[in-house]
Amino acid sequence: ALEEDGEDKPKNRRFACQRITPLNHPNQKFTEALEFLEKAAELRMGDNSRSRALAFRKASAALKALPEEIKKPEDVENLYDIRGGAHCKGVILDILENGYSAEVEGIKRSDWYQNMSLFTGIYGCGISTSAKWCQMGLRSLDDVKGSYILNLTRSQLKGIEYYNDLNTPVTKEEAKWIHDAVSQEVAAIQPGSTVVMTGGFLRGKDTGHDVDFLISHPEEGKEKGILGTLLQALTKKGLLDYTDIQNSTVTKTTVQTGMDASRNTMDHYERCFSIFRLPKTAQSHRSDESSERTVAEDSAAMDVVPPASESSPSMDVTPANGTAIPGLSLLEKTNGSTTSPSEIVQKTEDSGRSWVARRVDFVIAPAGQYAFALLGWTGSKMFNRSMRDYTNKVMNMNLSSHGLFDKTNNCSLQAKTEEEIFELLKLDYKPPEERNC
Ligand code: 8DG
Ligand code: MN
Ligand code: MN
Repeated sequence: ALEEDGEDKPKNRRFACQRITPLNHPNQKFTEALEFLEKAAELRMGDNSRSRALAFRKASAALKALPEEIKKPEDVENLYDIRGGAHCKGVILDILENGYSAEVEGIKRSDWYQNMSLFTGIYGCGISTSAKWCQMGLRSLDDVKGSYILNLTRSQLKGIEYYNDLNTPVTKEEAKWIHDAVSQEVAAIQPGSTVVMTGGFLRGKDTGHDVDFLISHPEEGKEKGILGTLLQALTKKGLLDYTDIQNSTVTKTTVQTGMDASRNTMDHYERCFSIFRLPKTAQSHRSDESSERTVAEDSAAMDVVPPASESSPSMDVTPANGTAIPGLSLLEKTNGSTTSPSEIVQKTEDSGRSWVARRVDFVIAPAGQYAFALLGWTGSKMFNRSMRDYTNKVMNMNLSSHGLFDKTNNCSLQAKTEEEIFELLKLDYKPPEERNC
């Protein structure tokens, strides 16, 4: 009977990728609580914390596809990914009765959570490093900076230096400016290339934790070499502060078998995780200005750093101020109840820099794998996870950001567009705005 329910009601299909999941939905307070608990479960690092986290996430995804606000426990009783979860149902019930989840509020107030979220908010600092620092008795960014035994990585040093900037959500306007700057360079390097802003912004979000760019060229092979030259060009213009380049690890097997497709979100493309220097003149609060400034004008307005001094860390006069902002790394998900973005921007404005730091990801895909790369880098992560799960369980195929492999017929399937991939998988096409699970 439940399977039939699924057929009739697109909102209660078994896999999230079969449901329409818009960005805005009427059950925000429930999904925020569930995703907070997802994050908290991950931070806890217990034996089955990964699967507990996933259960919260799946429950949240189920609610995001509901067009109506939940009014009573029975409203979620039959939903896939909730009906078996006593814990999730308890959280929903609590919110229905009291307007908030006591469990969530309790965790938010705990020292453990505040410390962990402070440290995981440092770019380059993962959950296990954060836990180690907590265990060592470190409690603030100043504690971390003052410790001589930590051997901070290059990315962690940047993460501390630009703590406030990197925990300030990137706005759509900022992302557009960066997109223009990147497109301009890429067009000069390899005419005919495509630069698509993927990730959350492509799904219609107004802010993001970073900006994601997928770069390709319709002629297979012409995408080669673009990334290195692009990074050099941006650095020369003073627009890049940090790059972490990962060379392509694509092999014939990864493409053809869709290996490590299901679990791992990491793919094998040539990519770069970077920190971009966004000129303050390019930020949105200049919107009252009548004159549209160009990328070139904005970067000229900054003191463009000559490449030679690039490696000198002393150029940023103001280090991160070390103010502990508990919960900041979860700013978006918790709806900014702790610190408002404007407060944080206020703090960075005293930095004496003419730019703010923003996280930017670049990924390069060859034409033959482009549709799969686009699908993968558009997300959401939950959408990808569910689509790969569906592909495996229902179609007996493997889907990855590189390709689609049919295990029954032992062959890989080609696709030029996302629409073709959905068709091969016998799924109704969902535009990016409907993949916000
Ligand atoms: P946000 O930045 O606005 O917070 O959200 P997002 O844009 O959805 O998240 P993201 O962390 O920037 O990831 C964007 C998509 O890229 C996401 O669906 C997962 C996908 N992705 C891959 N491969 C890889 C990878 O190797 N690393 C990362 N970080 N993301 C990857 O397909
Ligand atoms: Mn993103
Ligand atoms: Mn990203």
